[in-house]
Amino acid sequence: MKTKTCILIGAPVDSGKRRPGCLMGPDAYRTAGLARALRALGHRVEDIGNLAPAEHAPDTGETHLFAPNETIGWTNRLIRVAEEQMDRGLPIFLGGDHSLSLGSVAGVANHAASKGRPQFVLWLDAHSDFHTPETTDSGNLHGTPLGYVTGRPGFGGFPKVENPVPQENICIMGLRSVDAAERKALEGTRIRYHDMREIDEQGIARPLAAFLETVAAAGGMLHVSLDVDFLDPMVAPAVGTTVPGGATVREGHLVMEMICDSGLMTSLDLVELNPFLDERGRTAQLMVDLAASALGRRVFDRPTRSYLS
Ligand code: 6HN
Ligand code: MN
Ligand code: MN
Ligand code: MN
Repeated sequence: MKTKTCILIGAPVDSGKRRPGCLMGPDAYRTAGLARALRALGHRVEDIGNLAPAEHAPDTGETHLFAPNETIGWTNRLIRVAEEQMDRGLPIFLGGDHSLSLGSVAGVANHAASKGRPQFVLWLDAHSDFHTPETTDSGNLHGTPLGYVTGRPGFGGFPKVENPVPQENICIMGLRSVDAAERKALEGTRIRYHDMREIDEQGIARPLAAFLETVAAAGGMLHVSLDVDFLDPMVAPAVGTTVPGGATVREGHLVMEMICDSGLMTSLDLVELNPFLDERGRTAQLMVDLAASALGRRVFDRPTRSYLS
């Protein structure tokens, strides 16, 4: 694949849910050799270190939300950093929990708009993360990023989403835990979503190929958000929100290899890794291997197959 400048952005966001530990994620990816793996593929790699949230009001615990102000601080910081780094290369956001994507996605969408290009998002997750602060039962804001970036109401105090991602530009894959309020909201949208039953029945390649074709036809930028819990907890135990019945190692790699073949990915989140829950680093290692597949690691070069005919 074409040589890229990969920019590693440590985002030790831990405010998106109550169980701590995702703040250790960026260093776990470094320890598992992410930079080394990408350099071995011929890419330039720059690690800009770990970010901190922008200044924010203290969290007082007075609402049903967990740490909203800290998450607002992170969102402000990440929007700016995403906008800046998109001009320099392919940002890889090393989470951190999934609330980091309120900022990463809103920021890359601003960049795309500044270039006059449509932003697309591929969301690989057991969950739909389509809550708003008003619909969440848990109060955990890592369940809200797709609600935020699509411009759903109820995000008072958060920065205004300047360029909401159009619903039809979003594809969610891997679903097997969707809250009632999310399902109700999702069913009225043009978001494409594929649950594990559909993936079991049809395979993962066809719906992914169809989405990638849409992105290519539109000349879009593609943000990929990979939540550890997209994968089955048997192979990826280091996550607080395990749901059985997830993607296999091969399904994960196939998705990443097809993304690579498409040449469309312009930014990537690696989120929800909680190294405190890992077993001898195996989840961190798998996430690094999947990122490498998305950026060109392969066994043999082969012509791209068409899954659509
Ligand atoms: N994630 N729907 C649940 C909640 O608490 O709102 C789980 C959210 C999981 C968040 O996948 O990043
Ligand atoms: Mn998620
Ligand atoms: Mn820009
Ligand atoms: Mn999830």
